[in-house]
Amino acid sequence: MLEKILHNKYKKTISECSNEELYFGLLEMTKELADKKYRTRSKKKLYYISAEFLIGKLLSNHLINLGIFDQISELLTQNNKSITEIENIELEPSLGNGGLGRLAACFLDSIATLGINGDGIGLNYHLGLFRQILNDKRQKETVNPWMTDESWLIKRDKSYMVQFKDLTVTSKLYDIAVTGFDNRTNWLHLFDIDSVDESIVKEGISFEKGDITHNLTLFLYPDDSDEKGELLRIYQQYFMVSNSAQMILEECISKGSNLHDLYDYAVIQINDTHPTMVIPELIRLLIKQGIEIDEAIEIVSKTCAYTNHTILAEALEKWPIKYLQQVVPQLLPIIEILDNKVRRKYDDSSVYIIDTKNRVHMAHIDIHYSFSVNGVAALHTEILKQNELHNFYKIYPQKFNNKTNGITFRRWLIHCNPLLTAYLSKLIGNGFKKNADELEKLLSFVENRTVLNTLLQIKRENKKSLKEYILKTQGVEIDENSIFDIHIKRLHEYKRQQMNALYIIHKYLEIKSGKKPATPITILFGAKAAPSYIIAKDIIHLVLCLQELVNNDKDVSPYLKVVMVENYNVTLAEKLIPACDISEQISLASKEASGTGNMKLMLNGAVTLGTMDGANVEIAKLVGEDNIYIFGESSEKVISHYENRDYISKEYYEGDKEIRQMVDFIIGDTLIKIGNKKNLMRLYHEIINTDWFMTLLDIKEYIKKKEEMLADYNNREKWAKMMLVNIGRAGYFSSDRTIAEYNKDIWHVS
Ligand code: Z16
Repeated sequence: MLEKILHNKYKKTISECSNEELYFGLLEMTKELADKKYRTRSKKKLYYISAEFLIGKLLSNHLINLGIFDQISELLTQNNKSITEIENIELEPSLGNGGLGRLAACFLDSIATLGINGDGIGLNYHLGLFRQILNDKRQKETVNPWMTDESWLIKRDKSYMVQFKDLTVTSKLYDIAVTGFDNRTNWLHLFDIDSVDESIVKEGISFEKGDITHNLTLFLYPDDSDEKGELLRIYQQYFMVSNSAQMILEECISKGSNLHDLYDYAVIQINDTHPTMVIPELIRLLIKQGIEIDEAIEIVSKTCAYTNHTILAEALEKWPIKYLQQVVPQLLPIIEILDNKVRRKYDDSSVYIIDTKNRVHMAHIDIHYSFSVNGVAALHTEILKQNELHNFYKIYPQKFNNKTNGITFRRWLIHCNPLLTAYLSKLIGNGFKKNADELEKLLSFVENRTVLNTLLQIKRENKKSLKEYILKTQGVEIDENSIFDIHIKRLHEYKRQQMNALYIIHKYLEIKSGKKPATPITILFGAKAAPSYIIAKDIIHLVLCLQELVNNDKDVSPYLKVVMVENYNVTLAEKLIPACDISEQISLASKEASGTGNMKLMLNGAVTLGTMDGANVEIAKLVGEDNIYIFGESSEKVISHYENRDYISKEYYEGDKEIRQMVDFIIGDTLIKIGNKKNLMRLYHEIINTDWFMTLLDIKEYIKKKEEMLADYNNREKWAKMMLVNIGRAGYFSSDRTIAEYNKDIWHVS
């Protein structure tokens, strides 16, 4: 089939084609095959609405799920071509910020893999999350285009009118096929308008925010877990949900719904608060169809379910009524009715939708007017129930449920780690590819020397590949025989990259004083900071200063190297994760709702160094305390520090000589010579005066645990056993398990 397509397109054979031609040939072939897959139209259908789908490159993913990856890769090899090089041609669609967007992408994969009739709905951002450039030890942002003339997008002949106060736009629908692993094809629907104009972007990523016709779907908002009340964001959100609502109603009617029974035809999963306006919008449309308001509210409430992804207050959207009035006045009367119903029923202002500052709490709409509210890890859901959303939990105990996150093993094992995958297949058969629990079969080999050695060898091979990649792309040489300590995630103070930076200072000083580590250590970071997040950018600056200091110091660099990779994204994650020894999961307990990188790293044989936060708690339970390194204050204790306001970072700083030495180093002569005084000073003051995420609370225990871990690394047999147990117990974190739970408890799509 490939030959035929290439002949038609280019009049060439495989071996005559360039990698680019091969990529476009494969793209065409894959789209055709995906479209041919069966898709039954069950009565009820799931709609997963999300502002972000961080899908990553798609070619290999499709080839794997269509069951032809090996065959194609073989065919290419026979013609002296390489699938890896062809993959390099593909641009990554970075249509998400981080965890939440990537989770949505993993979910689509699993929904199709489990044969569930369910589509994703989102926006067709022309420019993905900004491309990060590390220049002059600083993050710079630039545009990140991903669309090419021929691409995964299929332009549909479907459009809707979406009305804003000051303008009406006509949407255009683009679809991307979502192939299940050996199963059906679903769709990711991405809405857009024709008038968006990429040429309005000036310097970096700045553009005229008021020009909605030209910028509506131009950019993905670059904020992870923190929101700014900007009008454009409201325009985007309403555009997304108005299209969704119109499409859903149209589909349900075509299947025979009379709208009074909408919930028998559709279930809508609201991913975080970003799509919340779908609730009032659906109510509005049902009323227009002649349904009484009370019934409309009830129908919609029985159709929608909400997922919460954070307890960080700044991430829970609260839109000023004034803004909504300016953009979508048609929703306000409905939102007011929704609020009044709540006020009449409950004498507790903390559950009102509109607060005293005239802001609309989007999460409150979701909780009152959907039938399910779920958190994303066991601890997170408990905190929602007992703390953050306690007053809602008292009203609606039956709505609250937990769905611990998961990841698709097709991308995060089969594709990114072919060596490990092949070896697992040899040892335990291919069953784990369909049923992740079968990874447990690996556990019976825990005393098998050959197996343990092979796992170490595979890790070494993957580290060698990463070393070469980093040399080629970042120009830094690292040692594959060193310990790879990897810290990859968005840059946020609660994730505490600054704590790892303080560790680097500790280690640097220790080596300088003559104490050399038994095995050299390479600390790798990958992280983007929201462009407006000042302190996060200062932390990047600190890490890059340390990188320059450490790597150029002849006494230190044979034992310690620091590398912050540029533009961390899905593509880079796929290269870093298989090469990791130590997985850094060191958020302040209670703050990381779940984390999903922790799962990806564990699955690839990394050992976790982490706090009892998010899904780390469940990882710890699964692998047992001998196979994970846990440190730090508990979430209860942390929450009580916030309640009592009794964490004073200065006391930790002043009360401990070692802490003082590390923190002072940030503004010491050595670093000030390398970096920028203003940035380093600001960070220093932040740590000693505020330290909102309690770095100094856990720093000593962190260093101690990490040292313990580094020492254990030298016991290769012990380490290999830990790797094996981590891989063998990772099955629980397959998103197939997560999605099966969503379907059983919430969606009920047959
Ligand atoms: C996000 O990525 C997450 C939460 C949020 O409110 C907004 C964004 Cl953009 C993350 C959580 O921080 C992370 O712990 C979790 O694993 C992920 O969402 C998926 O649930």
